[in-house]
Amino acid sequence: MPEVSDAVRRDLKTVVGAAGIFTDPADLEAHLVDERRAFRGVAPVLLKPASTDEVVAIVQICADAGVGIVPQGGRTGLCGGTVPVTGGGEVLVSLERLRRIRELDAQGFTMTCEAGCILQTLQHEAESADRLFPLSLAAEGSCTIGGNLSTNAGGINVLRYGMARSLTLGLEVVLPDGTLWDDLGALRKDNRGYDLKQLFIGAEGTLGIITAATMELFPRPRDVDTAFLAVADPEAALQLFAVAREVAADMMVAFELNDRNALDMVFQHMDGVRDPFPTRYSWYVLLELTAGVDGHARAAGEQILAAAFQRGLVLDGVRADSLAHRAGLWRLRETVTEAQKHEGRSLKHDISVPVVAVPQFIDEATAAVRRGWPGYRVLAFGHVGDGNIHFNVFGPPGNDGEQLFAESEAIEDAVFAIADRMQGSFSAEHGIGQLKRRALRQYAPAGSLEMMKALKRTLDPQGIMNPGKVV
Ligand code: FAD
Ligand code: 2HG
Ligand code: ZN
Repeated sequence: MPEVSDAVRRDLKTVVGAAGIFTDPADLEAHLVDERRAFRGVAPVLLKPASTDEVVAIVQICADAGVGIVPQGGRTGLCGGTVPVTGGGEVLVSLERLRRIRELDAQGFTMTCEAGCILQTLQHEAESADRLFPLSLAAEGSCTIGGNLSTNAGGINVLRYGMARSLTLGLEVVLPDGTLWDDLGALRKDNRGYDLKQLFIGAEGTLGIITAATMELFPRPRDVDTAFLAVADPEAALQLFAVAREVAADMMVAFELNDRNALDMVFQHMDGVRDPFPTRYSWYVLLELTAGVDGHARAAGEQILAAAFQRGLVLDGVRADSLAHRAGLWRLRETVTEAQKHEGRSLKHDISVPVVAVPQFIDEATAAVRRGWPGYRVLAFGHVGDGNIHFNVFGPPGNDGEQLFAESEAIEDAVFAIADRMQGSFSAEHGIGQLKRRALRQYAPAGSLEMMKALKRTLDPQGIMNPGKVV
């Protein structure tokens, strides 16, 4: 990538004005590292365009000069996708000023919003129109819808509502040559050839910049039942999942798993949390049901728990009796990522396997780590109802992470090979970024990488969109 010349900087400044361009290292600092502080890069310029037109003009200037572009949303991504890699040949483009909700159509159950809208803001806007925007993840107070779409984020409600992709009705994208592609629209059905918007969802900014999206809204639930349950092991959790699914069907929105190590880290590092049980258990499930009719979710919850206790699948349990109680139970699951940060450095493996294979995966992967790296600690938690396990590895207590990082490829290989043997994925919801390119080369289905590269060459022949990421 060529250096960003003074002439290019001048042209960019003309587009965004003084309020939209930053070159002071202090302003750039937070934009040059990732959430986990695993990657750091350099870039001479940070741009904060205020409109789609400005994004178009920026991309045109960069395309003419062959300068790289790194799109940034809330910078909560876990694979280093927002950190530049070329040593100075890229400009950072933060979408944070594109924060307008262009339309909320309560009757049509859609919302058209700009890429920089914070996910939580969108949830609240939907709620104030008596609608539900169901995408939900622990980073929702900082991540943006543009980032959510670019990573095809999953989170805690995928079971019922699908990933970001399935909530998307239309997109507005600035292509790598600076063309604006406007496919915003509220159509549920549209078979006019290839569904091109899917290319940009999960592309992590390598095929264009998403500037706006039309998202689907849902009726707001009238009844919620949340239970935190202790189970003997992942096999019991899986059996409980089957019972819950049979009884609750589509009322089940979340079925999350925590192991005791994850919970211990939460108790050690987070405030405002307490163990709901007097006894220590090894595994926990957070089950949430919602219904459109008052009382339905709670009735189903009671039925599930009665059946589960009768079959010995649940060892102990509490059900939320207030909104505050519910929030407290969710905190036990949702603060696991933050608690891990306080604990120290770790290796994150974002695995999915067929749901029925989850217990076997956890058993085999845990055994492989214990065998190969005695004393290393394992955390297994996540969206077990979707077959998505976050299988994270820490060094022994007090380990500063250097040794762990030196072992990362060998540990990854051990864990990913087990998932691969189970027809699983080494990246369920976090993407590839720069962290998992090696794994993509190794574990993508035959022919996939070639097809991805062909698409990249076609849409971005100069390779200026988020260089060094994904392919
Ligand atoms: P960023 O991190 O800013 O960007 C992510 C990628 O998308 C980068 O490659 C970037 O270049 C690109 N990008 C950003 N905006 C655009 C745009 N407008 N156009 C084109 N490319 C763009 N993820 C899950 O899937 N499920 C979870 O449950 C989950 N929980 C999390 C919990 C915590 C505490 C944290 C810190 C992270 C979690 N994540 C989770 C990961 C992360 O929050 C998601 O990947 C999120 O979707 C990223 O959004 P963002 O706005 O922060 O994107
Ligand atoms: C979650 O489900 C996130 O909480 C983050 O996807 C997982 O910390 C992790 O590894
Ligand atoms: Zn997750």
